[in-house]
Amino acid sequence: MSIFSSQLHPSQVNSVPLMSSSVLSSLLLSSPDFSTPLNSASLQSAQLSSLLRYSQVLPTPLKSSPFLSSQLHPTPPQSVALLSSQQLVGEERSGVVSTGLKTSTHISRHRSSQVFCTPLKSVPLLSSLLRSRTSSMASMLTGLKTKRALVGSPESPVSVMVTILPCSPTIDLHVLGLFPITGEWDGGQSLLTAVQMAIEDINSRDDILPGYNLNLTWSNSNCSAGRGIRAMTDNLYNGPTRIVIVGGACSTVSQATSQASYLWNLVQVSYGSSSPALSNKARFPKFMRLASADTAVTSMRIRMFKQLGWSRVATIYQNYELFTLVNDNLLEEFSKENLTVVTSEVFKNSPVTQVQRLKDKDARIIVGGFYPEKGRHVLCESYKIGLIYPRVIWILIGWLNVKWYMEKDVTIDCTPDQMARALEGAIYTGFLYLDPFDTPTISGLTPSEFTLHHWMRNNNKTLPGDILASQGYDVTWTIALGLNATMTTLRETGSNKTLEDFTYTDKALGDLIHSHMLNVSFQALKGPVSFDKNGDLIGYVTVEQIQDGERRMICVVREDQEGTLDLTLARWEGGVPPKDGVLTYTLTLTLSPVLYGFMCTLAALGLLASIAFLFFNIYNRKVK
Ligand code: ABU
Repeated sequence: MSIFSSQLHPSQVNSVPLMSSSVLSSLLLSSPDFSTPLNSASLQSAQLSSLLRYSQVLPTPLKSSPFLSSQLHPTPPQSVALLSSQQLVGEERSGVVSTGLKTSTHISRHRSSQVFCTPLKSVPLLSSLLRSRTSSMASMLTGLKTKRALVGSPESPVSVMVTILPCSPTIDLHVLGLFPITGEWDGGQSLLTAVQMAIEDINSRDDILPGYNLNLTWSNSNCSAGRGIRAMTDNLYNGPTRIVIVGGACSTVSQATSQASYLWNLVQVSYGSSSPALSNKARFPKFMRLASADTAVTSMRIRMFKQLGWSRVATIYQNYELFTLVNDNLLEEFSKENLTVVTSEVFKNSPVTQVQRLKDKDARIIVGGFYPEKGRHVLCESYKIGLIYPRVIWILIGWLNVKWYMEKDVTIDCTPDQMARALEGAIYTGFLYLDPFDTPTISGLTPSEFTLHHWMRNNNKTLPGDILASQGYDVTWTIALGLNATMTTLRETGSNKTLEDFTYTDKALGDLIHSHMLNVSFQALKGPVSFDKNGDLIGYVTVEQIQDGERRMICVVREDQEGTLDLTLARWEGGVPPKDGVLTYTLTLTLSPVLYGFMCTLAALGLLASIAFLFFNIYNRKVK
C-alpha cells in the first residue's frame, strides 16, 4: 500500500515502507558514468527490486511512469536529481553545481538542503564528489517529476523531495512574506514551513510559471502593526522588486500593511487574517485572503445557542478591531433574535475587573474574543474565581492554537491543569482548514500527505499555527496560479511586457495581476477555493468541543448554509447542556375553598370574640 494513498497520522509514519539510503546509494554507485542513461541492461535485478520497493512509497502517478513500468528509458535523460546523505543531516554542499543551473530547496527532517539539478555533462563531477563521501547517497531517477518521498530508516524517516528539473536558466520572481514568528499570536512558525513547501512544489513544476522561480524572502512581523510596517518597508526599499506580498497572519499587521502595500502597486494575499474590516475594499484595495472573516461564524453561533436552549449570553473581548467588529456583529444579531446579552466586557491590558464582572452578572455562556496571550489571562482569572465548567461554557474562535491555553507563559500563575479545567467543555466555532474527503489538490498532494510532510518538516513537532498551516500552502498556490494566468494573458495578448517587468509604479501590470489573482479557483488543501468580489474566501464553518482535554469535531456546514446543526456529538456533564443562568420559577399556590372558608370563619369569630372582650372590659372597668 502506498503511504500516499493511505490516511496516515504522522505518528504512524514509522510503520510505512521506506527507501533506505543504501538503496539510493547502490543506484548511484552501480552506474559507472552518469552520462550514460540507465536502461534495462544496466539494471541488476537487485537494483530493480530496489526501484520497485521505492515505487511502493511513491504516489500512483509515479508508479505508472515509463521508467518504472518498463525499466526502459526511451530517450536519454536531460537531467538528474542528486541527493547526498550529508545534505540530509545538514552538511552544506552548496557550490557543487556550477552556476546558472536551477536548484531547488529540498526538505529534510533536520534542516533544509538542496536538490541539485544539472545537465548530464556535469554529472561525472557530481558523482565523483559524492563518491568521495563515505556515507553519500544519491538517486538517479530519470524521466520522473518531483515527488515527495520518505527515505531513511523506519526509526528515523526523512521527508525528501526527489526532483528532475529542466536545466535551463530561470528568472526569479520575488515574493515578500510577513510571518508572526513571535508576538501575541505566533502561528507564523508553522505557516512559514507550509509556504516554503508550496514554493518548492511550485518551482519543481514545469507547467506552472515555466521559466520562473518563486523566491521567498520573509520577515517576522511579531504580530504587531508597527513591526509589520517596518518589516514591509525595509524589504520594499531594499533588495529586488517584490511582485506580491504573502501575509500577514495577524489582522493588526494585515490592516496596517495593506493600507500601504497597494501604494507600491502590490497585491497582498493573507493566509490567516480574519478581521471583518479587511473586506473593506476602500481601505484595503489590493488585499485578498484565504481566511474567512470571523463574522462568518455568527449565524452558526446563534443557531447553536438556540438549539442548546441558551438565551442569556455574555461576551468578553480584547480591544482590537478584529474582536470588536465580531462582537458588534454578534450583539446586532442577538437583538434581532431576542437573545439577552448579560454583559459585554472589553479589556485592553489586564482583564481582572472584567472577568469579575462576568461572575457578578452570573454569566454562564461566555463568548471570548482574544489572542492567546491575553486569552490565557482571562482563563486563569476565571479559574481563580470559579468560572469553570460545567457552570461556565466558553465559546471561542477556531483559529486559536490547539493547546493555546497550555503554552508556556510566565505572566500567569495558573498551572496547565487548572487552565485545562477552566476550558473543559468549551466550544470552538471556526473554519475548515483541511478537506475532510482528502481530495488530491492541484499539487498532487492530498491533505493527509501534506499533514504528514509538514509535520516531519517541522521535526515532528507541533507548532503554533499548525491548525491553519494548510492555508499557507494554499495561499502560495493562489499566488502562483494568479501569476501564471497573468503570464499567459501577457503572452496571448502579444504584450511586450513580462512578469519580470513588474515595477512598483506599473499600475496596469499591477491591476492585471490583481484581477487574475481574484479569478483563481482550484482544488486546495482546504477544498475547492475561489474568491468573492472582496477577495474573501467562501468556505466551511465548524463546531468543535473540548472533551477530556482534547479538541473534537462536532459538525461542519457551509458558511452560507441555513438549518439545524447536528450537535449530537457534543458531550455534557449529566447528559444535558448546562443552563445559561439561575433558573427562576413562579409558583402560584392556591387553598381549597372549604379550607379558605373555614379559616375565614375562624378568623371572623376570633375577631368578634376580641371585640366582645374589649367591650366587656370597658363596661366592667370600674368593677373591683
Ligand atoms: N487567523 C489567526 C490570526 C487572526 C487574526 O489576527 O486575524
